[in-house]
Amino acid sequence: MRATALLAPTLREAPADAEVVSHRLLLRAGFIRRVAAGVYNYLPLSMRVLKKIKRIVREEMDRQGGQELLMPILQPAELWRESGRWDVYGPELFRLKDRHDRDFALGPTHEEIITTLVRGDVNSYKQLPLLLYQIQNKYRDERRPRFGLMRGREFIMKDLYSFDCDEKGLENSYMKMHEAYTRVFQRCGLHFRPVEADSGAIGGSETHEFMVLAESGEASILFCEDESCDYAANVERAAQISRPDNGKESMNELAEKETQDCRTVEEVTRFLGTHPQKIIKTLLYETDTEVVAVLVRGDRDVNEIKLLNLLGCLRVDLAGENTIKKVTGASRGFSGPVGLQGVKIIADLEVSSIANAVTGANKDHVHLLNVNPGRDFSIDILADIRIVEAGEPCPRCGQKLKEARGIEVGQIFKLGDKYSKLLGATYLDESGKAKPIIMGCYGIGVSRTMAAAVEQNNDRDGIVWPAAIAPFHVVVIPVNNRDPEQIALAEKVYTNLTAAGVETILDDRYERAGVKFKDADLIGYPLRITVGSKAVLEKTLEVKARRSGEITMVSEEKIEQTVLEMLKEL
Ligand code: 9G3
Repeated sequence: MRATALLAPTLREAPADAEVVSHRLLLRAGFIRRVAAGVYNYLPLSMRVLKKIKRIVREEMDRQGGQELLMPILQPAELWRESGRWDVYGPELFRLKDRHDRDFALGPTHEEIITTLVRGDVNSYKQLPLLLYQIQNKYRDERRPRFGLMRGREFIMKDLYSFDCDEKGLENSYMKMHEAYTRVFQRCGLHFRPVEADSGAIGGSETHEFMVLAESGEASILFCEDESCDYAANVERAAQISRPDNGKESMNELAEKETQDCRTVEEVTRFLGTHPQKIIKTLLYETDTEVVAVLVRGDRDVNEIKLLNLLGCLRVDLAGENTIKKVTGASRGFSGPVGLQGVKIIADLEVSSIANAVTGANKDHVHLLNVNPGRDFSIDILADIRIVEAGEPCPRCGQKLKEARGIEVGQIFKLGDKYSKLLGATYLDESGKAKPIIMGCYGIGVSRTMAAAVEQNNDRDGIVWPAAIAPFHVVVIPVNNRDPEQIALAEKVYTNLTAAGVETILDDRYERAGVKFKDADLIGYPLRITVGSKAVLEKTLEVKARRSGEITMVSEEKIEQTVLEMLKEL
């Protein structure tokens, strides 16, 4: 391909609203253009990257026995009403009407459609198991579409659904997909980690997220420092070990203490000259059904997902000033568990072993000293409800947990019989008995994988594509446009490389060499071949590796062979 024929409009600067590096670089390097908030054109360079990612995805799905199909983006509301999800999802579901005033949605995912398909056409255990997938645009009307392709309202997803007779079959399908995903992201040249995640919302039992590791990632991951232990979980899921109570300190007499206007853990700690570990922080939460008091150690934070799962409710929100006043009789910052009436007391595991603690007194400007759980108040539910931090022991092996940041590019779920029951997808087993089909669902964000690759692989000058998904492998740059010998040599190298199966761009634009070099770095071709006067005189070419910056001088006759070898190493 010749650069003069390629639509890759590079920009000196990115628009001010491009907050993350992948968004900035994909815009600047001419890969994407915005159409509307969270909606993008994919320009030819993007298309080449996406095709490569999709090809890897298809090969790995097919390797596990996956069958590709294509379902509609336009989905009738009836199916969503059947599953009950028409009302569960609010404005995030894009809704529209046809000319007959019938309701439709633009597909955010395809559980309803595929379960209905299987309900109609799969009746016997003999037709199972099945792995069905598609690669298609999905639609979700995000509240704040941001970060370019990382959180678009229209995005490309590979979604696969597994159908099995029983849990054992599901376990097998799940393992196959775990392996397929591992191979996909390995082949894409990405550093990633599968992590245990929380399955609360979708209602399944087990789930893993595949995280591309990048400083800029939105997700926080905890993983075991011991390489031989493979524990890794996202921060919502990471479990704490319950450590035995040392129980040495003897209980002192409960006392009230004026604390002026000290409300936060920091203020109270400073005022009393104590440590946050000695404070029991009491937070009131409102759920869809009740108000609860949640107790954690002063230096800890409540994990609202753990709380949600524990209570089995739909929402948990910190209570407002009015509720606090009503329940405790005091204003925010003075809540405590002693004498608290009419609300469940839920305490984190650690709370039960704090002796002579400080808590709010449910009286303005007063705290209690020497509070002892069990003696001064009772705990209704003692559970792991806090956020685990780096440095704490691994729940599997006890070594230290480390923290990393990641971008979720894939997620696999065991769904069980939730959708097959709601939508009536059953099969007849060997004895002719009807049973619900056991399902799993498995997603890869294809467009997000492209963005995540950029988040993980960039430097000051631009993108550094992993060779497996680079839009082209090599750019050939003649330095002086007016030198016919340079042009001729560049053309020759371009033709030979192309013939050897190397995806090559010839930068034949009438631009200064500096401009071409800058664009080459920005776009991120893995290798750059410079054809200058020396190349013409000595018949040696300069090959520069984008990632390492390393320069290799290669004789003209060895160029194809050398480039092919270098690409294998990248
Ligand atoms: C909706 C809307 C947003 C959604 C969903 C439904 C997320 C929804 C979860 C999944 C689960 C899996 C198949 C591929 C892998 C992921 N956001 N989810 O179900 F109506 Cl508006 O999509 N689906």
